[in-house]
Amino acid sequence: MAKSKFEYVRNFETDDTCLRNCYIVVRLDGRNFHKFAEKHKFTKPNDNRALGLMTRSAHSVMEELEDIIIAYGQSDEFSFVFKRTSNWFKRRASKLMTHVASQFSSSYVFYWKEFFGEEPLLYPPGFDGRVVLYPSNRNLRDYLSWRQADCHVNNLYNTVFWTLVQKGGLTTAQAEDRLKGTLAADKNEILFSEFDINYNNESALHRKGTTLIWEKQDETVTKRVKLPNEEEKEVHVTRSRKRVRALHCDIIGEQFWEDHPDILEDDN
Ligand code: DGT
Ligand code: MG
Ligand code: MG
Ligand code: MG
Ligand code: MG
Repeated sequence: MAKSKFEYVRNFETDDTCLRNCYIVVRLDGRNFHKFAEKHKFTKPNDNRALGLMTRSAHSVMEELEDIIIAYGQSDEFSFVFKRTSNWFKRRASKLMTHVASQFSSSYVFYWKEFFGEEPLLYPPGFDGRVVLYPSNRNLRDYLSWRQADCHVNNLYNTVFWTLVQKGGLTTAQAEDRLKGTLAADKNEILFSEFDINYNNESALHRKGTTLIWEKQDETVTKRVKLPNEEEKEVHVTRSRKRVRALHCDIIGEQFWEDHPDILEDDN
């Protein structure tokens, strides 16, 4: 077919191919979730329904899109890591990012009721997305560590803050005042000495966030087969299936990476 005279406009598209050999990270973050959490009566400091829905949506992203090797989420954000050799959508940043954001957003709405039951979804939530490239395993691990450290710092603060308000009877302004200039050790001490709470025994989901990885599982199914000239018989077929698994563990230290050596490809 002859090209139309309008065809030239295609050349206005800019090239946004992600550099080869780099891990491609897409991070989503809920738009104005401060308000969204208020309007939908999220419990403070953590709402397990909201966290569960975030994880369910991330799970859908991993299963529906190609080449995601690990995902990490906390609060209203989730990061997805594409394998460094991925050639999905020719590594075009805009394609990857928009597919992640739209699959995640539609899943968030689609699965809302599974987590919030009769609590109605009052308006359509949105998520922003960004793409960041990491050239080495060290850089990628530091990125994930940064997000998990952020989870820890915020959760420790929020836990003490809301304990002071909910159990200590302080106003939010008084609690804020009380925590001004305190270090992590001070916050742990307030929880322990005043409220008998050992922060380390608090929910791992809240302290560590959620890491999604692929796990190989052998699945054995029984099939009835009928070969020509033979009796019908039952056979057991074992096949290896990949499943998304959610963990709430430390991903900063060495242990996690030693336990899961297949997630990262070699640096050379
Ligand atoms: P943004 O991202 O610039 O559009 O604005 P926000 O408001 O989404 O700010 P962000 O992403 O820095 O902070 C996340 C907000 O979401 C924060 O205000 C607390 C809220 N949020 C997230 N998870 C929970 C939860 O489990 N419970 C409650 N009560 N609030 C939550
Ligand atoms: Mg923000
Ligand atoms: Mg946000
Ligand atoms: Mg956020
Ligand atoms: Mg199309």
